Amino acid sequence: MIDVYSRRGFMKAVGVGVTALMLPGCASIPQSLAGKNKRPNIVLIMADDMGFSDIGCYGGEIHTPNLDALAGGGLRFTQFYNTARCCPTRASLMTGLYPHQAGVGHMMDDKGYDAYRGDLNNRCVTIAEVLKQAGYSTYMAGKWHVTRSVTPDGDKHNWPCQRGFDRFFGTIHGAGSYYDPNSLTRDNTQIVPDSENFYYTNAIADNAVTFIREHTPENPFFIYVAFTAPHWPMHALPQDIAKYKGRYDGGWDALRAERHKRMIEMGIVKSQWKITPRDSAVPPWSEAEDKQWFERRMEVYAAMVDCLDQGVGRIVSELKKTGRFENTLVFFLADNGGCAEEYGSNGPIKPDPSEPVVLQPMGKDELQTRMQPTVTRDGRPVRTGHGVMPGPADTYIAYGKPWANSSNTPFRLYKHWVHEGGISTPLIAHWPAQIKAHGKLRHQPGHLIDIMATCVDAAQAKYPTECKGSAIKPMEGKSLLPAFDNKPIEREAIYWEHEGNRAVRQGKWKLVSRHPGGWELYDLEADRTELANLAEEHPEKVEQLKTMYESWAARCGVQPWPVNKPAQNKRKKT
Ligand SMILES: [Ca+2]
Repeated sequence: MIDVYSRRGFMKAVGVGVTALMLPGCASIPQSLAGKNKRPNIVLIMADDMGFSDIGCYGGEIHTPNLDALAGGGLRFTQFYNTARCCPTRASLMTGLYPHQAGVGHMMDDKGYDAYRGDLNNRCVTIAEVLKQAGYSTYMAGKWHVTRSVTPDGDKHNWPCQRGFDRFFGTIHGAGSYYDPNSLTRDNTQIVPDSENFYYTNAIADNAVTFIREHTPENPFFIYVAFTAPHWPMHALPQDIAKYKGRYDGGWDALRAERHKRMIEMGIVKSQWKITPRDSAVPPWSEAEDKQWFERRMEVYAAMVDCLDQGVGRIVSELKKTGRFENTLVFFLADNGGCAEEYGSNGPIKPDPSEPVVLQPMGKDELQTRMQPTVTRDGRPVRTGHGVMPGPADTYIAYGKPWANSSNTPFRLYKHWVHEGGISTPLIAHWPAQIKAHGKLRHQPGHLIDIMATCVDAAQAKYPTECKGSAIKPMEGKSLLPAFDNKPIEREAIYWEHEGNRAVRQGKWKLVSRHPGGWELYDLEADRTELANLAEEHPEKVEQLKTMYESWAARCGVQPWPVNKPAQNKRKKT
């Protein structure tokens, strides 16, 4: 979009008093930007598959002093929402639209409808594209996951550097080994890990720090730091795991109770909201077998979040070192709730440890192409199955449903569902120059779509109506800047659809369904843990919200689940 203008050239143009600079493709730069030095840097940090109550400042026991410090110097939103899953969240976060509107109504496959192409479309713009037009430098470190094209030499038109980012280090695909991630990429070139000590969470943080350090101070920057932690596989460094040894020997029932107590004390949840019962598929801790194995899975999970927090600390430290901390807006959130998938953890251990396996080490420059490698770079088999002790590179399992149930304390369900356990995320906002309240909570409901609107507002940017000849859909979200001052956010409603799970929230009311079940109605002011279904008592409210949902779904191109490809209109997969 702005490629023909170097950043330096652009700033010079603004500096000589151009009243409105029309850039090829997108929006014009308003005169008000000339000489502006108060526009903040924006650092948008996201965790992957992390529950509502995992970090310290939301009631968790995991050691997250750096996130807690951001919360202590800024704000915590208690009713902020994502879209319940990796791809749709990233599409929504980046574009300020609902995921279907951006072409990512599901995951990275083309289902034959424009709302389900598995690729960002040309009717949306990314935050990076918008802020770049406003004179920002734009960087990204971490997981992209909004294109179906992930191969080294495939179509790259939807990779970060083609969607507004000046510099990129990270992964195009959505999951992989932390020691050897598939689709690891610098700018537009796929690469191999640069050292034997490579660990992806650290690499993401280190590259983010480098981008900030090397940024020249003449204009503000936007950086999107999309950690993959603590998404499966449970991979963490020995020194981080050691910190949590024995911490979970009290089990998941005790963990849920202690977290819930702290959340009430902090004001994150109301005492009148009863904690949901333990998931019916999860045994009481006292009856659990293989306790050491279960404990280890949660120890590694905690270590992954701990390491992420250390990375946040290094990013904050670099902002302070370069004198930018005061006027930088930092956001932290998660892309979906705790994940109950038992990836790799069922069945016997494979390959069988009692049978020798001879494998070749990978070549020095050989790219990792597997989400789940079969072999470590140095030639050891990668094992899955019940009893595998996670952490190192030769393992590949998830932390599982019992701990996900704890991660989402006190809510119901998980990643994938749009009950509160699937879609509730912490949102920390820190910006000393603008946010004067320290350590306060904000209870205004908000959604990922609001981040674009907030960035546009804070950066005094102009959201385009047209880009590269295509009409751009209007932003769906609302700026959070009024909420920073504790004013209400005016909006009609917030909507969700993911794999047939549907919801709409208007004020205190939430209408929600779990595919293929019917509608449930909850009063979230009285019952945010969704235990008392009021659908039969308030049929008129059900009808009103259902009509609103159906109107939204039609407007956004939502299809009935499962989405079947139309007979015509098929496209080739890339
Ligand atoms: Ca995720």
